[in-house]
Amino acid sequence: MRDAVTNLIKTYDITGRYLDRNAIDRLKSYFDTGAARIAAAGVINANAAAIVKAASLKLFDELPELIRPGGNAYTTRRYAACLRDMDYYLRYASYAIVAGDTNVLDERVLQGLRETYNSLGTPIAPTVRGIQIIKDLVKDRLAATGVTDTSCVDAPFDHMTREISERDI
Ligand SMILES: CCC1=C(C)/C(=C/C2=NC(=C\c3[nH]c(/C=C4\NC(=O)[C@H](C)[C@H]4CC)c(C)c3CCC(=O)O)/C(CCC(=O)O)=C2C)NC1=O
Repeated sequence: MRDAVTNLIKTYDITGRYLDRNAIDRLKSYFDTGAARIAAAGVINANAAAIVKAASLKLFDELPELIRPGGNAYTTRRYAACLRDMDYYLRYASYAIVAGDTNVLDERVLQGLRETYNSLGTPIAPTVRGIQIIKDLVKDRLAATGVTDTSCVDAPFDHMTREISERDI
């Protein structure tokens, strides 16, 4: 698991370079966004259950076939598995937001996920939509606390949706 700083240092150490102008700019951006990233983690921690519930209701409202007979989230067990997955996406996104790096998502969330979903018939497009809804809810709640630039929230969610959509089996 890496964060933005350890990742940067690793890159420079491999080639034996001092931290140049580009590295300093990246460090500056990491520390400049620090307060917003910590605020996002706080908002997620305080509202995780409510965010997952609201996101799932919106998803099932948009795509009611998911919870009808034949849908992948139909039956109590699969409905609960779907909400649990949304909770995973939210929790791991909060780690990646604080780390300023998506590496934790690659290592802990995305590895083998697409294959698992394919074998279980869990549909990718609705999963991607669910992750986008979670992202929007987090950004709204963060903005409501007075944070004007909520862009630090985007990268982890966008990374997950990109990887889940595009990675080949
Ligand atoms: C921390 C990293 C991590 C992730 C991400 C993870 C995902 C994950 N989701 C699973 C199942 C599942 N995932 C879903 C999710 C959905 N179905 C839908 O229609 C919706 C689109 C969506 C919710 C948004 C469902 C319904 C299942 C159960 C499918 C089944 O057993 O038939 C499974 C199969 C094993 C199980 O049921 O527990 C895994 C491994 N597990 C992990 O350890």
